[in-house]
Amino acid sequence: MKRCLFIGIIFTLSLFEFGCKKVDGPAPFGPVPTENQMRWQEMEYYAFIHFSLNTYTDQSWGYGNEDVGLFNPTELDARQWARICKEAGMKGIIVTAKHHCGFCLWPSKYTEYSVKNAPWKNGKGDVIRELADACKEYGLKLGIYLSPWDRNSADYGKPEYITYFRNQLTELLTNYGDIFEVWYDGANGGTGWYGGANENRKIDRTTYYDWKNTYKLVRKLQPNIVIWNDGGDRADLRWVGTEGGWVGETNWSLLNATGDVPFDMLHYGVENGDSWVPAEVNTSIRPEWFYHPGEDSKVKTLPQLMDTYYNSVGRNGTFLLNFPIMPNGLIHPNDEKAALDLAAAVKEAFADNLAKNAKAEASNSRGNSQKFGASKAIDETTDSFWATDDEVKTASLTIDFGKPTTFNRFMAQEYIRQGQRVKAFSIEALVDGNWKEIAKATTIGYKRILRFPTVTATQIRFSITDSKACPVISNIGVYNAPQILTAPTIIRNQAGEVTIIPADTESEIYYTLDGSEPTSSSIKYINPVQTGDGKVEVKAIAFDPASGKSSAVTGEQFDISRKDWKIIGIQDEKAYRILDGNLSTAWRHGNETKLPVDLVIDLGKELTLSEFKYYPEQNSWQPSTITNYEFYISMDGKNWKKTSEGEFSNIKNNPLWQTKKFDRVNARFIKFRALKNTEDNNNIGYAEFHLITD
Ligand code: FUL
Repeated sequence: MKRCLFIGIIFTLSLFEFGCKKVDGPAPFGPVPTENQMRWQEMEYYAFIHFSLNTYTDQSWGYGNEDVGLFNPTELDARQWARICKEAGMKGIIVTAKHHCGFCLWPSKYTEYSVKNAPWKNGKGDVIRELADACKEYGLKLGIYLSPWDRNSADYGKPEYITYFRNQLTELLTNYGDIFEVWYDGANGGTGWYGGANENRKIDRTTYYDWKNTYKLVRKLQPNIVIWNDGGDRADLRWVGTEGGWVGETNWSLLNATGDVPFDMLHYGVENGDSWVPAEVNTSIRPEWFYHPGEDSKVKTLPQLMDTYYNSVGRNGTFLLNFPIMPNGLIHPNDEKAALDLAAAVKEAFADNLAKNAKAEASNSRGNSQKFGASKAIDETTDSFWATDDEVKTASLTIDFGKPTTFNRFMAQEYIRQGQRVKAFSIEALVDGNWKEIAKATTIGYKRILRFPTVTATQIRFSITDSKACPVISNIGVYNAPQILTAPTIIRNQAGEVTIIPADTESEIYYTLDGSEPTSSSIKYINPVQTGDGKVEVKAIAFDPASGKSSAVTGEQFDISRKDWKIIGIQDEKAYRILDGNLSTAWRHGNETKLPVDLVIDLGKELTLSEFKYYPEQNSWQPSTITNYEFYISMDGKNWKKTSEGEFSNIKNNPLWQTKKFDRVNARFIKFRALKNTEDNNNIGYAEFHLITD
């Protein structure tokens, strides 16, 4: 009897073993992320803080000689920054400990150009300490931006500066607890104060900083850190080649360890790259990085921020959103509202995963095993996955909702610990018994979110149509995100006529001309509106009659009309695109033109001027962006007086409106002289040129 029982047990055990034969998971394919990169990728969304002496001088880049006495943020409250970031769903904050001007937000032992000589807290303050404490309190991680370029340091350009830079880095990475990311901005403009030398210093970015040894130091001091560098020297993370808030739709988390990295590689990564260097999308909540009071009404709208979310987190990147700090030391309420509105909209869009309780079936599952079956992709965890047999590189997974279900978003995640694999996929929906393709895309990576017009279907099919190796999918989500109306664009042409351009064809447009907030009871926009010759403020909304929802308000303040202005010395009629109010039309001097080149305008009558504004042509293939200028005025078009000269500091990475104020002056003619462009060639173009009059 005993013997029988024994044989029975052996038999059952071997059957069990036979039925559940051990199926191995897929082996890693190509480069894979480190644990530090994994932790960082899972943060998804975190903040940038730009705060320095620029905050007090209305500049983008300080020259290095700005007075330390200006730094007096009397209401500084790093807990306000941390609270807002936390409530906005962010996981950390990276702060400009030192920007290009060299001013340090912490009392560095190695320079006098820091908070220790500022009036703020009688020189006893330390912004980094206050922020580190606030981050701890709010459960956020802290990151450090330390500009390698230092326009204050007398040693910049010499070997001594590298020691100085590393000493500062050591202070920051030793005294403020755990640092999750360090940021080395690649800007090296050349000119600076440099301890009074006031000169142009050029360094060789490939050798001067000796990054290899700096990275070693960083990793020794903070073993869990990730290092950002803008492409020159490969680190843990890469810049995406734009500050506009997007990474390529195709986005490989790979680059090659050596060789040049042109902009398109930064946008898209390198399919067969030999190193894991994932993308971080950095952009500001306003047009500029530092605070400028003139941008209080230019805070990005919800649809703009939502687009950035989809174009970063939704495209296998992380999202680094900047808050400029005001001179009083706080985040502006408009910026706070925009960030909280975004958080609410993201939460709402992804609140209900319609795939969660559905039935999932795959065309192939590894070794036919449940362990790697379709259900693992809809269990909402990232540590289990659906994978196919090694030789299977195309496969589909069908989700059956069991009833007609309405949706407009699809989310997929690869289990990237085993490498990034998928090259192409499509989404189909079963509508009234017929399969219909609703979206098609390329890479997935850590996370990919697709947006498409709302559809009602009983099933959805996710087909991987091309993959480097067997697909390994950790998560799939299907959602029905509410519609968000995009605010319209307002332009005023040379003759003073205002055109309001809606972002979609269904919504109605309402506007005001008296500065009041528009509602659906304001004037309905049908055709362009003649607003005369004077200054005018136009505000407009898009309104959806079906839902009763309105977009955010677009507001534009236009100066006097430019109907009498004449461009002198340029025969091409198309040059008037510079004055047509439309940011997407531009004019450029011919290639044969040698710098400097002038844009001369006859204003038709004498005007009192106090500011000019230049908007560069948006042509990233053949840039024509001016970086250095002179601005002259004249009464007769013959005798000229220079009233302003300088640089458009960050225009290469952020090619938006450039505003230059000068002392009020009367003029009939102006001359805007281009001295240099971003590429060091002769291409000079303009999308718009405006003047501010009294
Ligand atoms: C750029 C800098 O030059 C800007 O001022 C800003 O700090 C941005 C994040 O990086 O390259």
